[in-house]
Amino acid sequence: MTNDAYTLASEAAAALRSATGLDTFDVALVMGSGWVPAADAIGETVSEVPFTGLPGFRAPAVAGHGGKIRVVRTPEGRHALVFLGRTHLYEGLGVDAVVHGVRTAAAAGVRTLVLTNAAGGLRPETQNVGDPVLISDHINLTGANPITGTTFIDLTEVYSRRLRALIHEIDPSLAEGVYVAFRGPTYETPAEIRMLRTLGGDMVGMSTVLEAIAAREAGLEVLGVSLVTNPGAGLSGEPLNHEEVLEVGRATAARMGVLLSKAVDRL
Ligand code: 8IG
Repeated sequence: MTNDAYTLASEAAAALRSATGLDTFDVALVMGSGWVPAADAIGETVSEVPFTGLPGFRAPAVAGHGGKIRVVRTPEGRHALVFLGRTHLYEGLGVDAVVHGVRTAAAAGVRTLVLTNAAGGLRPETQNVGDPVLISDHINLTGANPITGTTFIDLTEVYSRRLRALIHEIDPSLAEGVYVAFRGPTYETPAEIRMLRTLGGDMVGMSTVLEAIAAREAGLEVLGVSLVTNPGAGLSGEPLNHEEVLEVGRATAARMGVLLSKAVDRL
């Protein structure tokens, strides 16, 4: 931590309040690649603020990762901050940049955070491409941590059991799994995928874990959902590419949209 990172998040929250005319927000959702097409289902857009207009935000580097905060009014009248795009550690901007959106949401009054991502599946025996999986826990292999110093944060229940139970009421068929994060931007080698299976991982990606840690530091309740868009390297015989991620996102947008829209008013 640097104190500056938290100050910058307060400044971004103030800018967000003045850009939207709203004083506080109830929930934030970070839309990973593959999830942006589902964002339209969450509710009515009341305003959109480009990242470039807010202190500490950068336009994301990757096609399909958006680049703005959309303020959405849910059917029950809650206000959601929908992050269309996120910063990844592999962009080289540092860990504070990766969690800036989460800290800004917390400073803007948000108490509940929904983290979505696209991920490689480590269990093709039981997972299908296009399946959403609730994140039950994570393994942080990024080598990074958003917290510096002697703040010892409990991570016994990063991904809220209460929120997972609510989602299971909406869709009892959803599997749960352990999400493993690497820094990227390379995908894994087949040997690394075999290692992750042995370690107890179920999905692998390049996001989410640092944001979840920053959220727990800020006292937010966290829900995480992965969209499995490819089997991990070496599990299918096919090479991996980013275009298939976006394609699976487009193909599953309706299902993910229904899930998020039902979830957002119950969290
Ligand atoms: I989508 O197979 C997506 N993101 N590290 N490995 C890693 N990240 C991913 C993968 C994957 N698929």
